[in-house]
Amino acid sequence: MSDIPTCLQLQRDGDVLIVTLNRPAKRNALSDAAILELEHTFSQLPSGIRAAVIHGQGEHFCAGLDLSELRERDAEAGLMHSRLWHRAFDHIQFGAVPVIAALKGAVVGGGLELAAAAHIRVADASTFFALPEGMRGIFVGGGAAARLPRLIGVARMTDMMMTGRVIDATEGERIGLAQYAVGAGKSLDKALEIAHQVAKNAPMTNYALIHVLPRIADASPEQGLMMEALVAAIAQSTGEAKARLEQFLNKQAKKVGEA
Ligand code: 1HE
Repeated sequence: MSDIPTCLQLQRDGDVLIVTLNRPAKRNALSDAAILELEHTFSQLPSGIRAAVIHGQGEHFCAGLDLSELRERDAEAGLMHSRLWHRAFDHIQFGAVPVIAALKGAVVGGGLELAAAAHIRVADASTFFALPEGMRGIFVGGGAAARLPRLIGVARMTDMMMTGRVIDATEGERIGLAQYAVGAGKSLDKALEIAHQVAKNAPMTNYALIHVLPRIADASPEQGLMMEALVAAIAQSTGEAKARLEQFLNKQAKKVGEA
């Protein structure tokens, strides 16, 4: 693609954008430059992109914050740094398209925070999850405190940070860190398969899943049900929904479970 950043590689596969973390020698540790590139990429997706896959070059997804950049930071710079991560990862979670993370090897610290901002996570058998911030004497700053308890609960996140416990792919899938567990070396293929599938969804359905469902989950039940009714009404009024329902009624649509 024309605008080639330095920490990321971008590649198009039809209407799917493949975003590769490209610092394998540093286990794809996230420098400030990498975070700015993520923010830029997900806030200005090329036209025609309908889903994205994030993965890492080499053996690991991401070793988290680039610790070599942490030493000199004072409190004010630390606050701004954390807010930069929040902004960048919000563009992933609340951006224009579904994002699938293909995980392998280390998914630790800020790497897990990045993965948690994706909508679907696929972990291969080599994947291990950890929050070493506790060991390093720091705290999460890339959104984990808000996102991870929603995936695995406060108790599990507390345990991961207090003890430095490492969680393997099987357990990670069981407790909700990933929705899919696949064989070693297979997470990118599976993530691409999922991305191409979800790219075919009605845009309004994907929009509602990305932007409305998490807000309903955070709302009171009464407010959530009202938001649900409004979005249901909007979605079913689109031409796309009408066409899909027509296909089903004319027996031209796939049945549930049909390949
Ligand atoms: C790094 C980083 C990094 C590797 N920042 N340089 N994250 C961590 O505490 C995880 C730290 N990393 C590790 O525990 C290990 O590197 C791994 C388990 C991920 C991989 O081990 P391995 O044996 O494959 O690689 P390595 O030999 O440890 O590392 C290879 C190089 O990458 C080496 O540099 P080199 O110049 O000596 O070759 C490492 O120093 C470098 N490297 N990880 C900088 N993270 C918004 S707040 C978020 C807070 C956090 O994310 S804290 C958690 C940080």
